Amino acid sequence: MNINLIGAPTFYGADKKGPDLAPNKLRQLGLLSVLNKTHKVYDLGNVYVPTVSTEDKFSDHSNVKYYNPLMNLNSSIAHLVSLSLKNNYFSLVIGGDHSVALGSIAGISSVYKNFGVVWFDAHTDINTYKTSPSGNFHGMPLAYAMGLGDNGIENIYSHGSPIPSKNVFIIGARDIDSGEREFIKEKDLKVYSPEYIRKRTIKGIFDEIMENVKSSGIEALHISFDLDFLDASLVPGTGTPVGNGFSLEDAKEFFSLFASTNLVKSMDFVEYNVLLDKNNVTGNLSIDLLDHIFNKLT
Ligand code: B3U
Ligand code: MN
Ligand code: MN
Repeated sequence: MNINLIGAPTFYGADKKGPDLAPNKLRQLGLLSVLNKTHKVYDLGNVYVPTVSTEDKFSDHSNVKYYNPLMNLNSSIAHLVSLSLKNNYFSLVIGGDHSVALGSIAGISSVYKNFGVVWFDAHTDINTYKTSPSGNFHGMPLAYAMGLGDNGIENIYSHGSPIPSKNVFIIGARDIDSGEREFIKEKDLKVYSPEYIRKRTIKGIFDEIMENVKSSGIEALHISFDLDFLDASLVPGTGTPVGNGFSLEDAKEFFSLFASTNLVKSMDFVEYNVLLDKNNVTGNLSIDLLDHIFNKLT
């Protein structure tokens, strides 16, 4: 297949430098040759992110750091993702922190009327500006994508609409804030904890999700992969590592299963913090994982 590679070099959503360096670092570590093994890759470069000084981080919104630059970046991402999918190109967005997933989802929503999001993460990223304990956008993108919080997805991409909460599947979450827990209950969000996954097995979870996908008539899937889905011991180069996570083999098993559906049209790969990494452990692991999934995708 044809792949559009879109670099989204920002750390603003994490408020911690390092993820902004990830797209170029992954290119250096061989990302393009890995993708080119079985596909044709068009590297669209990195989306422009303006420099904003740390003193100005709350200048656009009293509760969300770097609000305007992140919304603008997400608009650009949405535009590129939308164009990619319209041309039947796979869209691969390399973050950056997880805030950039809002742009992907907004972009997809302008092309597919009924799509699902499979969110691999130690966190649920469904805080709003009201519930966020940190003011960090990377804890909020999924809430914005569902039209929660102020200025939802409508402001990001005029042709899209928020994703219904029933089309969202969160896999591996184990560090959830109290406001997020309330929201999960209220919306009956599908959140698969490590305990539940271990009890039901990875294939069992996949089958459960696919039953939902089929009964809802979902026509496309977006995978949003946060590196902290993996166990903290495996990923020194991520900003908010959490224990009781998953192995590389677990992630590969999930990817193989989702790839086999032929529904996956786009992906985010986020939260690789180059400055925190040790001896490129996380960088090389990222390449290994991406190699695996893109080998399985056809
Ligand atoms: N839930 C916390 C922490 C967090 C979310 N996502 C990451 N960290 N990477 C928050 O700040 O919203
Ligand atoms: Mn995340
Ligand atoms: Mn996370």
